[in-house]
Amino acid sequence: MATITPDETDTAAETDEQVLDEERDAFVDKFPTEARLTRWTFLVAFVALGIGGLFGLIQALHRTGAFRGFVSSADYYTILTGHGVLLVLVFTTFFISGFFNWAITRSLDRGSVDPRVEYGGFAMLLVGTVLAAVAILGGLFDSVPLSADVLFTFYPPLQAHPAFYIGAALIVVGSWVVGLGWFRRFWAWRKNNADERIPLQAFMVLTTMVMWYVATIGVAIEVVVFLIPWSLGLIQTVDPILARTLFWFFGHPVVYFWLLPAYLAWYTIMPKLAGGRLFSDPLARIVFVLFVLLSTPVGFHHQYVDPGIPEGFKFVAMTNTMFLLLPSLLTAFTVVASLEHAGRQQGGSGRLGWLKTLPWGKPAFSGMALAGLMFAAGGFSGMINAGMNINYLVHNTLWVPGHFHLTVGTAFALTAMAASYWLVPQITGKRLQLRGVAAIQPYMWFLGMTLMSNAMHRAGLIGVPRRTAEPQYEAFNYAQTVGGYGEMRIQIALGGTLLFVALVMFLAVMFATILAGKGGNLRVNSEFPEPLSGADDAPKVLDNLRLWAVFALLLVALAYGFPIYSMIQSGALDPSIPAVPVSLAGWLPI
Ligand code: HEM
Ligand SMILES: [Cu+2]
Repeated sequence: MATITPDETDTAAETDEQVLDEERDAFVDKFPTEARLTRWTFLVAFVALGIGGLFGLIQALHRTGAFRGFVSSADYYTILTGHGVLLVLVFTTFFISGFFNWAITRSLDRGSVDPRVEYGGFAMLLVGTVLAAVAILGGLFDSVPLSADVLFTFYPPLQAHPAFYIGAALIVVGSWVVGLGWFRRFWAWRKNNADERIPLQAFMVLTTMVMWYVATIGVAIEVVVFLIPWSLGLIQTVDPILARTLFWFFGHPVVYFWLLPAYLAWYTIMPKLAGGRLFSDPLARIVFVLFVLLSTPVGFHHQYVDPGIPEGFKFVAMTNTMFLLLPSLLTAFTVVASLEHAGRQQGGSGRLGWLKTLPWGKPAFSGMALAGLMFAAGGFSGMINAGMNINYLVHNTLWVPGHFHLTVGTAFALTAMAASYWLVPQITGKRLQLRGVAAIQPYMWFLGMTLMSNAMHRAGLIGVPRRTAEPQYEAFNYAQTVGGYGEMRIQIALGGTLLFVALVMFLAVMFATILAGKGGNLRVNSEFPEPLSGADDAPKVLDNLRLWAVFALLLVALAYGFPIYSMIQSGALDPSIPAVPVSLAGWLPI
């Protein structure tokens, strides 16, 4: 990496510890309506995180045999559905809604055009969550006639109560409505600022939402056209391959819907926390545009073993997936360069000596930095998943949850927690409480995840399945360099427990802060120093959101048009095909 020379005259970088004057300029004072919405979304996100995390602990102990007293092995799948849905659908969507709401307000310096839109979207998200959660948790009680043991991928022929699908649909539509509020704000801003560059954080929010609108078309069609009518008994059959294809049309780009908010934090907040500046605004814009273009036409990489999809389409999806490594490598470069600059500004020297001057004791910084580090490891195991032939080795094994606990489970979740340490004071006007607990929390998460995820990866390599309450593996013989299955199980149980402890620490800090009295000046603010290379260095075409949306749709049409057409040709929509489950019809008394 090129060495960045410290610039003695560089004084723009403010430090996080700077105590503001009597006239504090907190986000909550300037934009009370927007701050309130973000508080609400965060509150729901934290509750979902707490319950989802508890379910994670139950799973980690149950499937390793460390403790099976919480639930029966049949109810394991109810818990697992709750874990997946509450964490990757509810926690993520609510946190992102609040976080983006802050980012767009701050960077356009403008409140909502009509807050009823954003609040309306929030209400839909909330009603959807309650419906889905009640349907899932109903599965734990025999007296409640609801259940939704379909896991977060809800593949037919597994069927849930209609409330689950309606809830999921409301969550998606609610996110569209909240996003509409942000676009209206942007259009209003554009009217008065025709020639200005879109401020960076607003650019990131809007490009992520363009991608999200394109991506959610798939799941919206799946749920509204097929699953809701099917669960209500209005149609008898759903073609499993078509449903899976529509799900993964959405299911891959959704990971960027989680990741890009983390990128927003790494590009814009982290350099400031480190006492530096963003290295390059143009590179950041290019990265987000690449994600708009490439995120969606890759979903078949989740269906490498599905029959009925020609290998050629899977191969195209693999190639596109490998291209997606590019924006992530650009991000690694830009973020690390920004941090190196910051470290050298504080007097750090030597090839790696600048790392020592970074603020590792500040949980907002350390959380984001550790999340980024784990994301790098997740990127490597993701490449294994994406390789068409090597995927067969790890498909549906514990390797896969091992992988995504590094990505969504840490790159997103730990960044969200770290950002909360910094942002919650600004949206509540209260100083962060239990700072000592907060300071060690990210390290605790990192340690727990290192143990759990590493052991999950290794267990997957020897073939231990995912989504299994009681994997029976002791008697299997396999070559092992170190340890064995027993040792992996201990690491998973121990890592899961440490993760849960870290989660409780985070929630304790958050609720102590939310419940604390107002008063005193904040230690943090939302002012950002100018990037080293600013927006003026970026080609103007990057800001043409419409152009990128059109290209994204074209690529999606190319990648999905032919395969979906051929599925329909071979009878996917034909009502005379036998009812699912095909293989069991007529064989079992169901
Ligand atoms: C306390 C922390 C956590 C623990 C102990 C934990 C534990 C686990 C375990 C053991 C599994 C595998 C279950 C199986 O396949 O049988 C799992 C699956 C999963 N976890 Fe976590 N997890 C935690 C946090 C998270 C977070 C923060 C996220 C995302 C934001 C997440 C997302 C998922 C998803 C999507 C699955 C797959 C569900 C499925 O296969 O349907 N987990 N978790
Ligand atoms: Cu994917």
